[in-house]
Amino acid sequence: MVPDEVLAPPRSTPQFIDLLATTIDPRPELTEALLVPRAFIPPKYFYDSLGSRLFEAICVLPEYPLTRTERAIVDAHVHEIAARIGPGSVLIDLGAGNCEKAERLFGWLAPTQYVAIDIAADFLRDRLSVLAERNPQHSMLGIAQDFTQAIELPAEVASGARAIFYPGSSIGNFAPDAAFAFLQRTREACGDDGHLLLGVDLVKDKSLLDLAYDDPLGVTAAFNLNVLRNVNALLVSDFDVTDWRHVGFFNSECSRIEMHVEARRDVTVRWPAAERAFAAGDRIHTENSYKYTPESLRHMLKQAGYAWVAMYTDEASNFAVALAGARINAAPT
Ligand code: AVJ
Repeated sequence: MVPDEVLAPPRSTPQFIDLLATTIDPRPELTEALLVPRAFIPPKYFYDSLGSRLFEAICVLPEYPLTRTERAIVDAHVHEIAARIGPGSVLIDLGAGNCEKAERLFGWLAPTQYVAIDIAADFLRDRLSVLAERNPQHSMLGIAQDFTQAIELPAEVASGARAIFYPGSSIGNFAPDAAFAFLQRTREACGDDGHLLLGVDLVKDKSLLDLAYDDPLGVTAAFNLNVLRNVNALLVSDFDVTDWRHVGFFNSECSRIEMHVEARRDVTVRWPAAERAFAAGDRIHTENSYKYTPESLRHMLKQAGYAWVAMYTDEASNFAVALAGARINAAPT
């Protein structure tokens, strides 16, 4: 028998650290969330391997232009963005998913290390190893972590200037006060030589937003309902997906998308720690996705401690990419 390594030498399998088991136990968090009067499930639980793949499918829907618009904005300004950040930083990708957005920056930023952080451990591990094979010259580190409470970077993260990348408008999942606190934590994590590159969806026509989160093909519905399958796996609960329907719409007063799963009939959900009865029509709130204006975004970044903000948008101002710098003298003239 020839050992596998001889036939296919592992080329640059990236280092991978799973911090999920050592951080928070999802069971008490989910139990509490399901027992409060207005039951909810935090949106980070969308992202098991299937959920991450369903999100990839959402990103190619014509009704969901966010990903493509963000890519076009970054492409149009990548030269300037790279000049402002400067070469040789540690690129830290929060919610890296399939890592495709960050990969497009490699050639421009020439990072000394690429650090991909995501809650979907298996999905990230798979995508990162493919990425490493495609980019053997780059040093990579994968971290499975829930970074919503704290951004904790293990010792394996290289020292040096940090560029934090938080694309895709994931910041919208935080309520505004929590988003602000999160930006303060990014400012802390990036250090005085650091930068934040942030992609944020902007307030626009309600009909466009409604369609983006309730597409006719039902991909968003599948993505939303899949959260129940992931909760079943984590909590050992007995949600039956067929008992629930997808609800997604723009709440203009709150400037946010809301997604819920709504009970089609009276159901009781059971798991080891507890049970909960839902009447037909009752909802479990699964996601908020806040939409900002460039002005509110700039203000929030300045308040969070960034010295300067460069704001890039598309022609129609549908989406904004903000580059924020920690230190004033890092700003170009
Ligand atoms: C990944 C949180 C940015 O809010 O647009 C897509 C997730 N939810 N369709 C978003 C999502 C429904 C997405 N984020």
